[in-house]
Amino acid sequence: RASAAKALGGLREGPSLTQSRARQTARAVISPARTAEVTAFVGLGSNLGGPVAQVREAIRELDGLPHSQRISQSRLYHSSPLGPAGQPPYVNAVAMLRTTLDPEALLAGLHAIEQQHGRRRTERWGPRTLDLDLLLYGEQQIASPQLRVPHPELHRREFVLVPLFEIAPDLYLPGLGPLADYVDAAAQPALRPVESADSD
Ligand code: ROI
Repeated sequence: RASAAKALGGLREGPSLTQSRARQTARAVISPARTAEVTAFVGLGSNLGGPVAQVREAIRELDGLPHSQRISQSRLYHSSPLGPAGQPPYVNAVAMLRTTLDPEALLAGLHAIEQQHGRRRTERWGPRTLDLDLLLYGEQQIASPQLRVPHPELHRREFVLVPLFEIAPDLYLPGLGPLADYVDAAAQPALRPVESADSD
């Protein structure tokens, strides 16, 4: 029995991080904790499995999140991969939601959508069919083991800043300052809007 438990991934040492996260996700999805309504921003990215379709579909799936309403979304952008070389180009976008889900429940809902797209969390900074990041949650600054908001890389990533600025030019980034101060107009040519006829 002991070796079977070992083979199942360290059951003798208690639940693994993955198992306890999965449990937390299930709890948050089944009976999501609620809060006062806030505006939240979600970053979308894909570079596998037909990225344009992945992102378009994920934007629609955000409408299925409970206790949440999608207010707007940016255009889709082609962007060069940041991180390890040799991976396909990305498609990125940002969506704005109004939600009464608390941040953990919202994050769990985003993870559930990623799972539907066959996301396997393997290589750090590796290619992915769909990545959904909780970028901003109202004015809140959150630093828990599961979640950091504002997203710690937000203000350094053109593929987030440019679509975010498109839909919320007056945004103030908690702890950081006006979004406009971080958007480098000169860098925008590095992102190319997806044309409506583009399919991958
Ligand atoms: N690069 C781009 N252009 N877009 C992304 O969404 C993206 N996501 C990532 C890493 C691997 C950092 N690079 C990316 O997670």
